Amino acid sequence: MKVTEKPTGEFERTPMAFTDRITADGASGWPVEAGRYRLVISRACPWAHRVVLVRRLTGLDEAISLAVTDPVQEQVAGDAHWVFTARTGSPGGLDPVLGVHTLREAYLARDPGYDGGVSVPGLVDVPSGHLVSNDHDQLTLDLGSEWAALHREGAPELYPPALRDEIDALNAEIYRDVANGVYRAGFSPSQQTYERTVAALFARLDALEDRLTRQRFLLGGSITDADVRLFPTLVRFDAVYHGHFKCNVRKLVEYPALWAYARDLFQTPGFGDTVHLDHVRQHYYAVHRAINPTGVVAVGPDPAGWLTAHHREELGGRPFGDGTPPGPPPAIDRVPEIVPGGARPCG
Ligand SMILES: N[C@@H](CCC(=O)N[C@@H](CS)C(=O)NCC(=O)O)C(=O)O
Repeated sequence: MKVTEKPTGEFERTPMAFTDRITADGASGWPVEAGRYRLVISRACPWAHRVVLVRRLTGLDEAISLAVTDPVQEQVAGDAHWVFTARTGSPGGLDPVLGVHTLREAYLARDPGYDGGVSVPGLVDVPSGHLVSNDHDQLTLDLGSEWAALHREGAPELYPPALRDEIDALNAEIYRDVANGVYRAGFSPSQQTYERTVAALFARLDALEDRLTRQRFLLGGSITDADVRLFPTLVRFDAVYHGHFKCNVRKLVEYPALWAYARDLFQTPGFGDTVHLDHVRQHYYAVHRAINPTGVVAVGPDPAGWLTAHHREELGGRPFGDGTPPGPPPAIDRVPEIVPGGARPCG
């Protein structure tokens, strides 16, 4: 995501550079195939997290392998590079499957002349080493539909046809005001832009608070794509967006229904077991020097709150609809468990 600035100096995302689709019939040129593709992520990135959640909930852990980059990008010639390091499971700084040190190499393998930004998530074709897509939006939907033949038994229907229009409408509002809103607030060039963006953010959070006071999940009694897209922003809110991005009208913990809803998801197999709060804090605080010149990484808040009782079952509902929760993640994909009382300094 090469961040550009509007003439007003406002933060703006440039369109995704690689948006090829992997489809069940292979008509796109990239067929669905178990073991052929590798999903490159940072555990810090909320956009990559959305794709990780669908992969995990639908049981595509074996079919699509996961490569985790270091939360602190390597500065090369003034450019931030997502790199593989020993501390994220790449001995010698090389991804054990792709054999590369930087994600950029997969972009360049696909297009040697490419000079745009290099973002995660990136889905890479292992045989050729070529990046196929860095479009989190389409990847989230396609893993949930095009890859259905490889889904686990009991995989939830996250994007049911009957709800698609409502899900799309809600996703658009949440993307604009919340998921991307926190970035627009955090990188606001002016007081005016910041205050306008933050007002829209909290107006949207207030509306979601009201909605979730009446029902367990965003579209009713079961988890959908809309919940999958909101969770990554909520789980980063008090650890990063409240302080680092100045989204501080309220903390998530000050929203009774939203906080309980977020804990309900966190404690649901497939959600909390994909969250790496250390990587989240390290990335935002150590990399965004424009808004955190010292690079000092905040250690709080105490993550133990995520494990407290949420009582959302009192609203009824069946989180996975006719489906079932996923089993534990494969050992290679595991994240550190939350240590109550453990707002730990970065290791
Ligand atoms: N292409 C992406 C954008 C995702 C994105 O913005 N990823 C961030 C990390 S959270 C990134 O890699 N930024 C590139 C950079 O920081 O250099 C999308 O699907 O929307």
